[in-house]
Amino acid sequence: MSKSTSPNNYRLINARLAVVVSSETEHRSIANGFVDIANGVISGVGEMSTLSQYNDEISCQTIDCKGRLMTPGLIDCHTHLVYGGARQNEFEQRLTGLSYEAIARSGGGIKSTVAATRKTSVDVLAQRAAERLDCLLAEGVTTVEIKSGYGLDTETELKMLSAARKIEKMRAIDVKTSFLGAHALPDEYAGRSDEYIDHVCNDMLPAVAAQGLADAVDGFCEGIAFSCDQIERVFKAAVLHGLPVKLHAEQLSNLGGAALAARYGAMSVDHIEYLDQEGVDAIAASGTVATVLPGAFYYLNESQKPPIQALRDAGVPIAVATDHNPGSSPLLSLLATMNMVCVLFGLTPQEALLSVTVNAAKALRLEDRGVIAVGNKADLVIWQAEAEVDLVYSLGKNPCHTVFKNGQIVLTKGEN
Ligand code: DI6
Ligand code: FE
Repeated sequence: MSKSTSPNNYRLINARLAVVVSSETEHRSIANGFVDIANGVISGVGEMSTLSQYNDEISCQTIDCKGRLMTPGLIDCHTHLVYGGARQNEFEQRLTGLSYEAIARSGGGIKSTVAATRKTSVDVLAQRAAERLDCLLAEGVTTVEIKSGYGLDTETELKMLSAARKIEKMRAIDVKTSFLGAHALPDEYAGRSDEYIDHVCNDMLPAVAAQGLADAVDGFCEGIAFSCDQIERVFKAAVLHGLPVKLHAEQLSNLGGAALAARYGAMSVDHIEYLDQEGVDAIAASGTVATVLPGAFYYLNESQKPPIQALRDAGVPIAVATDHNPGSSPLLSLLATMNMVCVLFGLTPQEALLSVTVNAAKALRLEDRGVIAVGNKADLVIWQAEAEVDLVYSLGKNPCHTVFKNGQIVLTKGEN
C-alpha cells in the first residue's frame, strides 16, 4: 500500500483511540481508528472507515494494532526523582506510629535527603534518577517533571537541576524542571527562615534562571516548611525572572497557599487535601490545574481527601502524579497511582487517564501533547488492553505494549 517505506513514518491501524481531541474541552475515544505519524508528529487521526481518503501518497510502515487501546504518552507532572540516598528507615519508623511531621521536626525527612544529595556528584544523581525513571518509562511515560529542593544551597540546587536536564540525553523522555529552593529550611539557617528566603530570591533563583536550568518555580507552603508571606516573596522573584509558578499547598493543613498561587496564575497547586471552597473557587478563576498525589496520601496513611467533587463542580482540571520522592511517596508506578486515585479519591478510570495525559500536559503548560491530535508530538502508547479501565483495574499489571516517543518506537513487547 505504500510507495516506499520510510523508517520514520508509521500508519497505526485498527486501534481503540483514547483521548482524541474533539474540542477545547471534550476528549472522546474512537472505537476503531488509525493514527499516522510523520517526522515525529501526528499527521492524521480518524475512524478506520474514513481511511481510504487519507490513503494515497503516504510512505510509511503500517502496524496493525489489532483492536488494542492507544493513548497519548503518559505524563508524570510532579516528581522529585533526583536525590541522593534513600529513607527506608523512616518508612519503618512511620510503621511504628511516628508521624511524617515528627520525623521532619527531629532532623529526618527532607533534611536527611539534603545531606545525602549534597555529597552526591551530578553524574551519580543523574544515573540513579535515570534508573528510577526506567520504572516509569516501562509504563508508557514519555514526559516527566523533576524538581530540585534537596540541595537548599546554590551549588547543590544547580547540581540537581543539571542532573535532571542530563537525563533527557540518557533516556527517551522529555524532562521539565522546577526549582524548589523553598522546600525546607536548611540547618545552617535554623531560626532564620526569612533570611533563607532572601537567599532563595536574591541568589539561588537568579543563578538558576541565568543558567536556564528551571522551567518553573515551586515551593512548599506548610507549617513544617514556609508561610504564605514567604512563598509570595519567592513568587515575586519568579515573576521577575519570567518563570511560571506552582505550589505544594494544603497537604497537611490549610494555610491558603492555593489561593495565593492562584493570584500568581500558578500552573498547578499540588496535594491540596485540605483545600477549601474558597481555594477551589480561586484556582477555578485562575485556570490553575489541581494536581492530586495519592501516593503521599497512601504512604502517610492520611485520612483527609482532596475535594474532588468540588473541583469537578468548579470545572478545575485534575492532574495526577506519582510525587516520587524518598520520603512521603517512594512510588515508581504511574499506573498504580492511577489505580490509587480511583480507589482512594474516587476518580473514574476515564478521569484517571485524562489526569495523566491532557490535564498533566496542562499542568506543565505543554500544548503539543497529552491528546491524540494532528500536529501534536507523536508520543503514543499501544496497550495490551481493550479499554481505558484495563489500565487501572489490576494493580501490579503492566499492559504497556509499544511506546512511541517523537514518532519512534522506543519500547516494544513482542511482535505486533
Ligand atoms: N511534599 C512532598 O510530598 C515532598 N515534598 C513536599 O513538599 C516530600 C519530600 C520528602 O519527604 O522528601
Ligand atoms: Fe512533592
